[in-house]
Amino acid sequence: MRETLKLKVMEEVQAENDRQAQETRRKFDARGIFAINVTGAPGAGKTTSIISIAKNLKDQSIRVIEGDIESNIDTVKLDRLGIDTQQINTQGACHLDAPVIAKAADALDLQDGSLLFIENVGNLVCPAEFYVGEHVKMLILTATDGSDKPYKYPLAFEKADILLLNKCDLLPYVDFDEEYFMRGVRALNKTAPLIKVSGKTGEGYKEVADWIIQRRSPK
Ligand SMILES: Nc1nc2c(ncn2[C@@H]2O[C@H](COP(=O)(O)OP(=O)(O)OP(=O)(O)O)[C@@H](O)[C@H]2O)c(=O)[nH]1
Ligand SMILES: [Mg+2]
Repeated sequence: MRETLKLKVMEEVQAENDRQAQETRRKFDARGIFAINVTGAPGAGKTTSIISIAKNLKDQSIRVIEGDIESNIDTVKLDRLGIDTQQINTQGACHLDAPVIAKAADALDLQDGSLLFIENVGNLVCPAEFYVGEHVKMLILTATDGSDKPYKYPLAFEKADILLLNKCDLLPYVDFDEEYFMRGVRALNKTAPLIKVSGKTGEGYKEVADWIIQRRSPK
């Protein structure tokens, strides 16, 4: 009985989240705003990747919603580069949800046509479960975290529209089995592109930026 009640409450929470996310998405669409939900483990290179992509999209109006449990370190970094950012501190929550994103989007000076990056809380589990109104989910993996991640965190891989394998400059120094990794990725997700990148050298981000532009306005 107790289990049934718990499940019902969770379903209601998800339903309310999705209702709010759809409303946010309608607002984004009405204003030509394209939103990318950036997910990945702590330290995977989410902030570094947003910065590297922005460098390849200088003609775009870019805004960031920055999700962290505590601190404004990433927001300070982005603001210093002239990227307008709204910080969210979740105070312990392991993901961003739709009501939080709706509020943060209202607080940001979003121009019509902006490209909006939503840096989720560093976590390979919960962010995959919550739709916040984004157009695409970007999942960032690293060469340093090991090649078994698709096998251990399948939902994040299933839900991704694009995957970045970051820290590729370190591939010569770590035991990363690319063949095993790719087999795991493709068993879960047959279509999303996987692009090898390095936040240190900038490799690969032009291709990521081109994918975003194409996905936003298919030609
Ligand atoms: N060598 C190397 N270091 C990288 C690369 N990308 C990011 N880093 C470093 O990895 C660390 C984490 O990068 P961030 O971009 O802050 O990662 P994040 O995912 O935003 O981290 P959280 O917001 O804390 O979850 C920093 O010290 C970066 O300089 C890369 O491609 N190669
Ligand atoms: Mg970050």
